[in-house]
Amino acid sequence: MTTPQLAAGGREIKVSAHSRDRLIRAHRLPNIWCPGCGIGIVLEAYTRVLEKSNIPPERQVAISGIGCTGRFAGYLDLDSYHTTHGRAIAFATGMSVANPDLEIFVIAGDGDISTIGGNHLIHAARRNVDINVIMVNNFNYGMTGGQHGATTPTGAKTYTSPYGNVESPFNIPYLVAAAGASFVARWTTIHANQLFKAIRRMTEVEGFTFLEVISPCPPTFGELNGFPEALDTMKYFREKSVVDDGADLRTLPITMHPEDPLVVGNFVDKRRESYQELLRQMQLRASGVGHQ
Ligand SMILES: Cc1ncc(C[n+]2csc(CCOP(=O)(O)OP(=O)(O)O)c2C)c(N)n1
Ligand code: SF4
Repeated sequence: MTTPQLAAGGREIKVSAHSRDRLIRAHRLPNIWCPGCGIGIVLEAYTRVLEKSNIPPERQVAISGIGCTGRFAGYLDLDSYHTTHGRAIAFATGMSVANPDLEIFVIAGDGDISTIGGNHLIHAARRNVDINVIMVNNFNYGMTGGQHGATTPTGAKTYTSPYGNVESPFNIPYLVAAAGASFVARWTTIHANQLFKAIRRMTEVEGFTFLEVISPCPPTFGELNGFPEALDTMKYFREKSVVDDGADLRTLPITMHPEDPLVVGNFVDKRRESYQELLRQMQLRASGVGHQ
């Protein structure tokens, strides 16, 4: 289908096809995301990986929970599931155990993955379930108007912490690595190429892989914390990001203090038997085929 669009200056351009048309449900567009929201950059990186990968379409699965990031799955023209709030990892675990051949990605917000769904996160990492999780961290519950959650930096203002958040946020890479994940990375939405490479690596590593993407949310978090426009947040990412793959994970909490860096990188990339592999070995033992 040819879609008329307006270029700068009002000139009409006609777009008849895009290489990722197969991966996007065009009839669901325009999307619900605010101007400057970072979730679209994650969608771009994820679909670019799928487009360039050799994973057959029938093996590709995307699962989201609830929230702005939770809408991710609905825009993808592949087997995708919009599940209940905080339960996307549990849903993905069941699906992956039932069919280990699937290449499953969970893409959801920090509220969904680390706050209401935090228990599922640590246990999937502990078991090394062979799924890939992309957590879009905008430091708040975006869709429901900006409540604080488990990643909101101490002191940050939200609509439920107007005098500054008194809680300590999770240091998510440290938490997930300590629980046992095979791959752990953190990038921001300004690191387009590194996002692509990290997501591609997640398709290669067996076991539980995890990517935290720090992302702007201008209307509900940025507005209250000195980043009213998405560009302000992107400038913060550019000025404060320090790439350090070998960083001591204990030093990675995000403070957003002007003097503190925002450490990013591919922190963990290791070989460890996945839950599915251990189940397969156990089934062999139970059937008398494998070692006793
Ligand atoms: C069990 C349950 N509790 C609360 C809600 C309300 N709710 C819908 S979206 C949302 C916040 C999602 O925040 P986050 O996961 O950080 O995603 P974002 O919108 O920031 O992308 C909440 C609390 C719900 N849908 N279900
Ligand atoms: S509220 Fe925040 S997370 Fe939700 S669409 Fe808008 S910018 Fe994105």
